[in-house]
Amino acid sequence: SFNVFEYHSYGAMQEHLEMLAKMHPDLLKLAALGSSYQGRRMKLAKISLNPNANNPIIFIDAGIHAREWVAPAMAMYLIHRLVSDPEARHELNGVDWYILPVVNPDGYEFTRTSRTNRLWRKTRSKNALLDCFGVDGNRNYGFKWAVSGVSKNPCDKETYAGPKPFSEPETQMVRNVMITYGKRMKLYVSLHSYGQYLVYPWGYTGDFLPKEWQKLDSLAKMVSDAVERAGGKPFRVMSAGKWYPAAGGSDDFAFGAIGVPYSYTMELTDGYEFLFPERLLHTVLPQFYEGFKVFAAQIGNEF
Ligand code: 0X9
Ligand code: ZN
Repeated sequence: SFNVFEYHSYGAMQEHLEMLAKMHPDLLKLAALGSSYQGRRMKLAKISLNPNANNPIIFIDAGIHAREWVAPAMAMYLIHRLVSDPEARHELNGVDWYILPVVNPDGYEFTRTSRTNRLWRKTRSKNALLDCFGVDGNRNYGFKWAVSGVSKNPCDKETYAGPKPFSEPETQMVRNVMITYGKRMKLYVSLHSYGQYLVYPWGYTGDFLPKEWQKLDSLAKMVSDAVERAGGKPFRVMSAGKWYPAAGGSDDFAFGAIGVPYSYTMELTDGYEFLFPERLLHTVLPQFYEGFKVFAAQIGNEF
């Protein structure tokens, strides 16, 4: 059986989602989005008490960066808790949750195959001209694409933006979710690691902030406070671009191109870089969940 406080293969996560959907058919539905570059099927988990109510949507994704294992673990924990904890009815009241736990399954599986691949970040698509692999998914979104903080070199291991915006099937699928449900989408959170940052647009520049920055900032601080009250570390809250400017991120696309009013990148954990120990998942994941309760309360009340 599936222990939510362990790291799992992509296949095991998919199987567990199928099982949860069978156990809670009225609460959880899986929507096929398409296939990754290497052909892994991707499914969006839709959690709703009343799918016909046109509730505001909270969209969470994770694992666009292959090595950031704690992010998919958190997304799976969220799904598990939302469908199987009776108390989670509070978080489901008037809000629908759409969760994509692994945006980059090819990269994720690559980091699991050997110790030397453990720190891979990008997708696994092959460059047409060079013998190099992968695009940084979080530089590949089509808003202010490649204006800052990217590499144009396909062989760059970290921040290659891709040959064009949305060159990757994986970022196309997230874009399609945002376009399809954009009008109802009121909160987008992309889960990453590490550093315990909770950042909001703009990411492409640190020179200025969106005019709505105070709302973004104050909700992030409320989330951070809740995590701290639960015994976790507080988040460093700021605009992504003040931390370091990098264009083509999913947060800027959701906010700037789709118009999602609350958009964040959440960098989970601090102290172990990309190798957050499995034995500590049971402490931190429930702490982060307390932050998501605050997100849900805000979206439920405001929209
Ligand atoms: O650089 C990134 O993509 C994110 N940090 S990570 O260490 N997980 O790679 C931060 C992205 C923040 N958002 C934007 N710059 N748009
Ligand atoms: Zn990341």
